[in-house]
Amino acid sequence: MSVVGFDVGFLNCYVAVARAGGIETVANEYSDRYPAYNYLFSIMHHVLSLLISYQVVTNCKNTVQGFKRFHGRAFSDPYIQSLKSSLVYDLAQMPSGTTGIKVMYMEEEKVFSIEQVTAMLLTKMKETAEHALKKPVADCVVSVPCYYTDAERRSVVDAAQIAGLNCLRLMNETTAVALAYGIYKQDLPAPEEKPRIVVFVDIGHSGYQTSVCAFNKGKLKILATACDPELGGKDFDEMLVRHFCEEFGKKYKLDVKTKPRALVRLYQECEKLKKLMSANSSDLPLNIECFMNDIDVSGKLNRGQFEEMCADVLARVEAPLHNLMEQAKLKKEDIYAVEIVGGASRIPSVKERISKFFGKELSTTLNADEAVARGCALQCAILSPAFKVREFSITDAVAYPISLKWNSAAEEGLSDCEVFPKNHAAPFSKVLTFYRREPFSLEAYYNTPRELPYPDPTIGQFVIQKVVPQASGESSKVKVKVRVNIHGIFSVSSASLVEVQKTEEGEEPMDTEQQATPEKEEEKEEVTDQDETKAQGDGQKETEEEKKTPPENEEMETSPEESKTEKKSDQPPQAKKPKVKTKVLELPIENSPQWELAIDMLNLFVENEGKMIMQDKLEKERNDAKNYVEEYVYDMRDKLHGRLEKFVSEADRDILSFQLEDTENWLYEDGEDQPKQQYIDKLAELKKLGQPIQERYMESEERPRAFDDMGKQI
Ligand code: ATP
Ligand code: K
Ligand code: MG
Repeated sequence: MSVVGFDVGFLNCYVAVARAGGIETVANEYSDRYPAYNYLFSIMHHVLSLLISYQVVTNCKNTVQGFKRFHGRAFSDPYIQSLKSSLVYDLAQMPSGTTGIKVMYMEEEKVFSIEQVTAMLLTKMKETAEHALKKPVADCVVSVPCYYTDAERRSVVDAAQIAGLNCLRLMNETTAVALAYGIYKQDLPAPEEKPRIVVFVDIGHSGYQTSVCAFNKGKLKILATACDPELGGKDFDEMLVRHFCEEFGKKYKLDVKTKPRALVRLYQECEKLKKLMSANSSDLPLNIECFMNDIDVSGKLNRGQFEEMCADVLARVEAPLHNLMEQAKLKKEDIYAVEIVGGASRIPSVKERISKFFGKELSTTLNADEAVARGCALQCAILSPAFKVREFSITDAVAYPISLKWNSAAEEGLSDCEVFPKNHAAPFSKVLTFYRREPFSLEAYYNTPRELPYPDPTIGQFVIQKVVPQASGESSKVKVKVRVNIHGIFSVSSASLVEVQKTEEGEEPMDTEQQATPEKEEEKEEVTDQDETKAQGDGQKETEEEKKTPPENEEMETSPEESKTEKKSDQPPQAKKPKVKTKVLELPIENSPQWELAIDMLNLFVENEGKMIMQDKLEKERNDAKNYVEEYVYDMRDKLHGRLEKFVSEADRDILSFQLEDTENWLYEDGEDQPKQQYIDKLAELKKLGQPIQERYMESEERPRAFDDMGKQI
């Protein structure tokens, strides 16, 4: 049982694990200087390695970054098409129509689906967690932006599965932050008291998210969220890059946009400059040597100028805050604190705007970089039966209103109904009742397409199969359970048909509900879903979780008022009920969510990921074998003229020296890229001469000591 949280950021990824001492973020194995991944990564041999920025410069075509927004999107999506020209790597269409990424893998051009690419990243993050925990990792919680749609979420869940992870929850980033904020607070209002209202703001590299959250002792409830998925640190970089492209065009006659490599370097330097400007308001230099055509370039900028050129970007900071307060119907005085996280929240003018909007000092009690990962790890700990943590209930909010439409049985044409309004509590299930004689289909969609960061409002098609009329020929009552699950994904989770068998008196069955139907064919009732969290994951887990996890936030209080009013009550008098004997039949459902990864594809990807991990391992072993040869060459050469000198004849030394030099040359030429065995053989060959020398040396070193030891034994 592992307790791990993964923050999969657009630019920076963080891994947090739970250990006896609490939650901690762990450094990736390649760098201890940075507690995070800066994952500008390169898929060469599936080695998403070293994650250090120079790779983008040296191998920019093959360095995939910033793919977080490709999940669940068609290749033809205007957003994807508009990005294509600005990416240093190539995109391609997958057979299913979704987006893939073209890279060289093992010297062959390959297209990986976005799920595979994210899986590769998650595999690396998983290894980091395993390295820290010293045991295999499967159970985890993965973060997603709260503005992610269903298709995007499903795509990330698939990616986790490809990476061999058991994702217990996809957690909205600001909700993770809210949990990290609230769980340790000792002074939250009692459950019956007025909740403490806190606003959370996360500005990362790609997106801007805000949420408003109500805290009481032992629980939090997201009241509303508002976002600008296209506002983040990258937009400030963009302005700086634009500025310097223009300046260098004039000053040095360079057309930077024509050289991807130069452009990538300029982006990196501008990002650095932007960060420096957060701490410094005076003139700051930007220098790049050998920028293009062997020309060194330089420029300078100060914060005032920066803010001026970013005025349009800064002007977008307020809108989501307005939107948030409007949705939550709160006044600024109701806000207890405004907690900000995310790298770009450090930009002074961004902070100023937020602070001015709320008329209060901002709170920065959380670690701005690690809060999301920590929140995810805390959620994982709560969901894990193996870990004891404070009970804390988390109620999230539906980001976009979800409607269903269907062909009406009574009237000609379509009917529709909003099943989950915006900000409805989630996870949550509802039961809808239909009266039908035959199978029917439901289409789920987002009913506010303009709000979507996404062109396609379709969520999916769900066909309720095997619906038959009653023996009497009347329509059957079909109960359909729809839910927004723990990942924030909509689904039709079950359907059942109520078969009226016979009455006690042996009369003809009299289902009065049917009689009431023609015009009111769709009665709707809602139930709270007590076992939402239990129903997650695989079968065996459920019972385990049952013991540990309190029924999560599906308390009656979260059940919306409408449930009562919407119950278009044509209920028969209670007295008639006992007469009718009914049998409930489960009905199969055919699910076709939009852009769903087909199961055989998913299985293939799982298999391929396994192969690539194996390939990686082999590649690593091959590299290690090569390194041993290289190390031996340098080590021996030094020692032959050092401490081994006395233990080798001059003739032998010359032979070995010659061999070492020969090997060194080989390593840089033919030996640069050979199978592992070649390196092993090479090393063995060198050792044939070298080993006896070392043995003689060891013997002479050991002899006096061995003598001592013997002395002691006697
Ligand atoms: P997202 O949340 O959009 O997926 P992310 O989580 O990878 O992205 P963060 O790590 O939160 O993003 O933030 C990275 C951004 O913050 C980058 O644009 C970076 O330049 C910016 N940033 C980091 N530190 C500072 C600073 N001191 N001043 C200004 N900007 C900063
Ligand atoms: K991050
Ligand atoms: Mg982030």
